[in-house]
Amino acid sequence: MRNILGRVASLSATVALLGTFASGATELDKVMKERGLSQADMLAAAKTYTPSGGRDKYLVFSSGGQSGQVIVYGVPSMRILKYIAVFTPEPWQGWGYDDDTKKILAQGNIRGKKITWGDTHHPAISETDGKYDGRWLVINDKANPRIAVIDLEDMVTKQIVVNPVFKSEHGGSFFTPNSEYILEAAQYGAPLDNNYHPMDEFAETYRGGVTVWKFNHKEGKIEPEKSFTIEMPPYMQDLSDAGKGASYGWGFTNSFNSEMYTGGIEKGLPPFEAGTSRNDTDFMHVYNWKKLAELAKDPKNVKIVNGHRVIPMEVSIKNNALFLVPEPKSPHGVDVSPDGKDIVVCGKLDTHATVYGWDKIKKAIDNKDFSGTDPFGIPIIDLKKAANCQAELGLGPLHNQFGPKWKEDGEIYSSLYVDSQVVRWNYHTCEVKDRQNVNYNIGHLAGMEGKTSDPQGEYIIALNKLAIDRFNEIGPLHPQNHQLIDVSSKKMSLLYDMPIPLGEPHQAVAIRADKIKHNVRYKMGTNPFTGKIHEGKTLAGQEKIVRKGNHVYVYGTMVRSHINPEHVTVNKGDTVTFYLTNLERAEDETHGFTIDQYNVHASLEPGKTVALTFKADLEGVFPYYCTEFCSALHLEMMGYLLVKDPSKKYTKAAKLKLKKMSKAELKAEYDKTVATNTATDAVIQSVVKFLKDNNFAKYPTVKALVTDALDQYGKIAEQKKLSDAAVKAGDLDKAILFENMIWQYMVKTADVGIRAKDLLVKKIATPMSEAAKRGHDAYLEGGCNGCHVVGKVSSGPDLVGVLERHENGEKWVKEWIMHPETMYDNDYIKSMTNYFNLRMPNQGMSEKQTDDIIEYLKWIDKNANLF
Ligand code: CUK
Ligand code: CUA
Repeated sequence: MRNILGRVASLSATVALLGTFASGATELDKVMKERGLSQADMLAAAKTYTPSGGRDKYLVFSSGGQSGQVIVYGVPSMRILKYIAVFTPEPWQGWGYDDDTKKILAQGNIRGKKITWGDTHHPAISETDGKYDGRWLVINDKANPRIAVIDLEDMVTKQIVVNPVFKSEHGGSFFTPNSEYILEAAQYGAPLDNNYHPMDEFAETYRGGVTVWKFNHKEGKIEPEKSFTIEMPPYMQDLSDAGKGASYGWGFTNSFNSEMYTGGIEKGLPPFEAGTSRNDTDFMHVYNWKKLAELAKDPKNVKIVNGHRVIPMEVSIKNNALFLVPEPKSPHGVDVSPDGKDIVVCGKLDTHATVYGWDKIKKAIDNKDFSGTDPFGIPIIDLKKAANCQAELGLGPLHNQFGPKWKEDGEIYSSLYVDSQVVRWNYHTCEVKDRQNVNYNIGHLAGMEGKTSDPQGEYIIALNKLAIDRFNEIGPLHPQNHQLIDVSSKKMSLLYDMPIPLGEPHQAVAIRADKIKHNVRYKMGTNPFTGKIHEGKTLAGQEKIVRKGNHVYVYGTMVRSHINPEHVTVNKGDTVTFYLTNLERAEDETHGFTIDQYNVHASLEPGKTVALTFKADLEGVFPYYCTEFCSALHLEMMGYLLVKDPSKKYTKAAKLKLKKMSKAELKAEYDKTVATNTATDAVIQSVVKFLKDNNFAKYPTVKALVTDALDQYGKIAEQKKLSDAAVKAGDLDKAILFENMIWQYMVKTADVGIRAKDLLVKKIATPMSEAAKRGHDAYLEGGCNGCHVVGKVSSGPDLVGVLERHENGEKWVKEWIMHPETMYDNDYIKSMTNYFNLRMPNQGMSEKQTDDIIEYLKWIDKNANLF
């Protein structure tokens, strides 16, 4: 539906531009009327529609909320491209079903407990100079305080790190401007150790804090032994951001329970929500992570909790590295401006956003100008002395994103949860500029690189919590709604609604797609989770089954369309490890692997090696197979695991007497198979000649396909030898099977070869005019290709040269298409009708369509050598 809409929309845009309704307009009007679309709808469609094969300018990485995963989609098309498996098993990717991904998931075990879900909130892309560098993505798990590192080259999770002292966390993950560290703030105050402490010792023994994770930017690894935690009061720390530019070296973290209220609704006490919103202000924590990282190196400055370094509050205070600034009413988002000079904080229960000047905060720190200290002795900076201005935004402001005109116009966008709006305002003057309604109850909003030092603008995505009436009804659980908003002009406009049916996507980050380096295939035998060559790497010819005691190791390979080995027999009770390598080099030739009933599954992208270990505790026969439809013979990509009980005696089944083929029958089948192969080979050779004649090697994508095709073709010689040997030995039965294998390789060669040829034709053919393109469409819609094959005589004559075969060719063909019945008596037509035993019918083509088809025929003649 969207496809049609989009195509119509781009037409509409052209029509509007030309100010004429001469072409395509009637069709367009009809569709608009039928579907009830307005001009504004058509324009919105034109702005988002991405034709088949097209690319998006931006990639968005959205948290997958309670799914524990990350969602990747493109902007402006809003097409979902991938779910990256992170904290939760994901069968399609084998995530949690093969040995290596199980190991990554096990890194996320907490105190020995296996955790199979996560509540992802805040993704962050690694930065260089405060700008996205497109290398790594990190995301936090609020429920089970953890952070995962995802490699953006293959978009696979490589590491999960558990926070050793927090019991929940929210204000993670935020990179420092050169990805030196990742900030992760706690949420619900809790003891840092793992012991029991009664609630009435909340102020004494419960704590909050920020963990400063050392990040190895080159390797993409968090280094726990070089990381530390800044102890903070149990104020329920919330979102955070790292300073940059002017405020480089500092971190900022909100909180919402400076009351240190501890609830107790069941005891008749007011609930948490009442107690935690009692004060008019809570605290923003301002801390010098750079200085604290130096201090943490001296053991005198840290205490060790659960094997992890914690800097006590007194140490931070004594070293002028921790301060508090009041912020109005249950603050939520804190966002540092692109130059690091301003810090914008939204109060959930306030109608304002407050803009703090870093110079003012810094001045107060330098002059020791404090209004007092909190109960823990942390200096408090006066709100009035730190704030530049407050903007009256509306109800429930939550989060902020910056726009490219941040410098001149203070361009910033904020989300209003209660009012369901995105507000554009100026953070230098605190003036509101524009409002856009959204549907409904927006949480975060995502600008294009909107929180870096180089915001790109163009779009804002509203990440709405509720969809209510926006989509078709699908039961009580509704999807979340991402809305794409065009912010490139003075008035914001809503372009597109995208349902997200996976979890609550708290935050999303968008990056220019061209910043990401993309990995098409792995180096042969790679274990993607370590980046090293896998211990189980197996190449063609190295397949084997090795028994070591009770452990059976299968070294196998997968390639279109067989798994080697195909029979594996083990004893009940054995431990079995399947090492499998996908030998493919062709892009997107992924195989999957499962053994029925053993709950193992792997995804094998080209070049990848995986390991699957399980105990063969069920006796019986278990087919295994490839789970991706990888070629025409995908269903045949299979084998058997046979598990026998060594303590049992098996009696042999009586042999059935199957009818055997006679010698003559065998010979006939053999000859037929060889003849088919010879004919198929001729087709392959013609394709190869075409490719060579047209310099395929000049085009890298074509060349890659040809390399893959020839790779398949190269395997034929070996099979031919085996076939000939079988003939010699008088075993025609076997020879036929080898000849069939040859045919399989030929089909695979032809499959890829023809794909290469099509691609090459597209690259070297002269471009079609608009009229020719329309003509091609009419040709296909009219079903002309049912009888005519371009470049070949089939059920009808070849169309190459049809315009030249006849005197006044264009006129002749036009007449023939539009009024064939008037020419049936023509001698030439009669002879053709006789020959093909078919008569061309009147397809009801209009004059316009016929003219277009003639343009298409001209294009065919111009490229006659390509058919
Ligand atoms: S939080 Cu969800 S809307 Cu976890 Cu960033 Cu504000
Ligand atoms: Cu490999 Cu299906």
